[in-house]
Amino acid sequence: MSTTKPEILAVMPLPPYARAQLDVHYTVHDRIHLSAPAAFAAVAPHIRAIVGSGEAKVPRELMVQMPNLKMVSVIGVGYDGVDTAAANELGIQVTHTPDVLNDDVADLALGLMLCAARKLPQADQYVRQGLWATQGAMPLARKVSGSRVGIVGMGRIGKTIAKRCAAFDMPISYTARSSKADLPFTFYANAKELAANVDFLVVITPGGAATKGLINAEVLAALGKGAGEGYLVNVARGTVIDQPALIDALQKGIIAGAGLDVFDGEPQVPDAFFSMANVTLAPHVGSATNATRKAMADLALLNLANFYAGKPLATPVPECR
Ligand code: 8YV
Repeated sequence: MSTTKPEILAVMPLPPYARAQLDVHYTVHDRIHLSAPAAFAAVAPHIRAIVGSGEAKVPRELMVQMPNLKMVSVIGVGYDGVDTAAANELGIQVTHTPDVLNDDVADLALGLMLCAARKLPQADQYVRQGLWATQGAMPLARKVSGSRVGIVGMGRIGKTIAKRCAAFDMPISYTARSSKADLPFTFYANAKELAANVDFLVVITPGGAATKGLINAEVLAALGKGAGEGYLVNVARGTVIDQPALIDALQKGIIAGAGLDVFDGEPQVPDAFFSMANVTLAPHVGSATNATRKAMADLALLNLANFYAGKPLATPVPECR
C-alpha cells in the first residue's frame, strides 16, 4: 500500500483547524505560493481535489489547468465562486457544508437586527466615552419585538432565522423562488413587495449571477416607505445588494439603518460606511465560532475522504449531483 498522501490545492488560506487536519491526510499546495506559471504547472497534474472557503474563487480557467481534477470541496455553504456549470461539463464534483452553520448565521442575523435598531454598538460607545454621565440618557431606539420581518431566501438558514423571529413575536413574511406550502408565513412574489410590507428585511439568499443586485434602489425605497423607515440586514453575500444604492439610501435617510456582515468586494469596505451612524458593520463572521468552523471543516474533510475512498459524497451541491 502506498503511503504517499494525495495532493490537494488550497485556493486560499484556510482556518487553522481545517488546515491542520488537512495537513494530516494530504499534501496541501497553496495556490498563493504557486503564482509562477512554471511552479503551478509542475504541481497541476497531481491535483485531484481543490479545497477552499465559502469565498473561494474556482473559475473554469483554473479547473482546466488541472487535467486530473475531479473534486472541489468548499468549506462553506455558499459556493457562488465556483463555476458549477464548468465543473459539471468537466466531470468535477463539488461539495459544500450546509446545515452545520444554520444556527450561527441565524444568531448573527438577529444580533445585527438588534444592533441596528437598538443601537448596541453606539450604546457601548456612549458608556465608554462617559457621555451617559455628561449628557444623560441616550436617544430612544426602535423596538424589535413584534415588528414585521421579511426574509429574502427561505432555505435552511432562512427557516432558522424565522424560528428566532417567531420567538420575538414578529409576523414573518418571505420571498423565495416559489411559495412553500408547508410554511405558515406570508409569501411575496418579489423583494420589492416584501420590503413594502415589513420593518426589517433580512437577506439570506445565495449569491451569484441570479441574485446580483436583487436588493436595489427600488427595494430600498419600498423598505423606507417614503418615511425613512425600515432596516436592512445582510448575512448572505455582498453582491445581493446594490451597494452604491444602499450607501445612497443610508446617507439620504431613505431607510432607517442596516446591519451588514458581507460586502461587495470584501474585505474592502467602502469608506462611506465608516462615517455612518445608522449602520452596524461586521467582517463576514456569520459562521465564525469555534464549534461551527470545526463542524464545517470536519464535513469538508469527510467529503474529501469519501471522494478518495470512492464513496458517495456526503454533501454535494445541488447543481453537481
Ligand atoms: C464563511 C460563508 O465565510 O458558508 C459560507 O458560505 O460565507 C462562511 O461561512 C467561510 O467561507 C468559512 O470558511
